[in-house]
Amino acid sequence: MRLAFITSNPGKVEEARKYFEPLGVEVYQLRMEYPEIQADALEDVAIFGVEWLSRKIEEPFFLDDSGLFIDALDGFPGVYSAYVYRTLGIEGILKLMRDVANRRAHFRSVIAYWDGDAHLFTGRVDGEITTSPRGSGGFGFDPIFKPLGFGKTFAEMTTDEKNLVSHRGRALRAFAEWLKENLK
Ligand code: ITT
Ligand code: NA
Repeated sequence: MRLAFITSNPGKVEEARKYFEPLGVEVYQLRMEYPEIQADALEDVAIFGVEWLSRKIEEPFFLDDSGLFIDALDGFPGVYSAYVYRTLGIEGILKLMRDVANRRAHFRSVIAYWDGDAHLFTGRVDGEITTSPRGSGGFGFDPIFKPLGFGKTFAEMTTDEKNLVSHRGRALRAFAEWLKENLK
């Protein structure tokens, strides 16, 4: 089986592949624009996205909507993470966090799979915003996010190390387990 991952982000696809190879499912990147609505919850954005795309795509597919939520900024950038990454960037976030003692933050990931109905799988990881960027792996905010209990940022980890603890890794494991049961 081939399974389309609707995303502009090749880093997400790399993270997803290893969960599906053991199931004999080949995940491939399909770039298709879809409206990302202004909503308070990642779930709403993801569901709107799959339902909109389901009118254009014949085969089973999924997408992932993620966000970084910083405690001291009341959850900002949250659902605005993609826009904030493109505009303020990592340096802009570090500037907002200058002299802020509470560095706590978390990532959330919502995967929406469409097989005629929408199925949601979610994951979360708690951590801290570092005071400077570290590492060259991963993508997005990885150089400034250090998961709790680890000495490394996500950008200093291999894909396998990041997957073990990350928001997306957790959502992908739940999705892959569900798919295994439902492909029988
Ligand atoms: P899509 O085409 O799949 O939407 P995107 O990169 O825009 O790709 P999101 O909207 O889900 O993805 O992500 C919001 C922002 O959060 C975006 O700038 C990402 O780079 C960043 N982000 C998402 N997951 C991340 C992760 O695992 N590590 C670091 N940054 C992440
Ligand atoms: Na996005």
